[in-house]
Amino acid sequence: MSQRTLVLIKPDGVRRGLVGEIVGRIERKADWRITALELRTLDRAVLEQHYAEHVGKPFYEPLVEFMASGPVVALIAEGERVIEGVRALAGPTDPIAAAPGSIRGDFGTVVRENLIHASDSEESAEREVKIFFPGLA
Ligand code: IDP
Repeated sequence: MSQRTLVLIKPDGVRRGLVGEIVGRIERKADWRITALELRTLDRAVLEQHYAEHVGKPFYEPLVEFMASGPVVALIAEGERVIEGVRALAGPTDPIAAAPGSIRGDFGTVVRENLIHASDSEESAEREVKIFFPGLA
């Protein structure tokens, strides 16, 4: 059951020089393949699409501001159970609650600045690939 997932290394991860670390963990976990990868600064329109389900929540505006505060690395990873797999590597949303050994658990303390986004289902992955890599949708 090969899948693909959309991953963002958030601006905190890029600023802190953790791109290699995070991409390396994804590469080393399994024979998943990275099939697209790009550094880019996101604008409001893209973030509104990406975080559509959170529009109106109290954390939405600061989240968009943070996500637009510097470049992110957007990538697509493909392989067996890669959606669940990268979510497991990332750990839960709150980095303090995330177990050491996970990306958020090893490097994060702040709920908003939690280093990585990874699609949470096949439907989200396809929707998000369309947003970030329309040519590959
Ligand atoms: P996920 O990224 O772990 O799937 P979501 O619930 O989809 O989590 O939330 C999207 C992002 O919004 C989170 O990764 C985090 O950056 C931010 N976020 C979620 N909940 C809160 C909160 O309660 N306070 C501040 N930021 C939040």
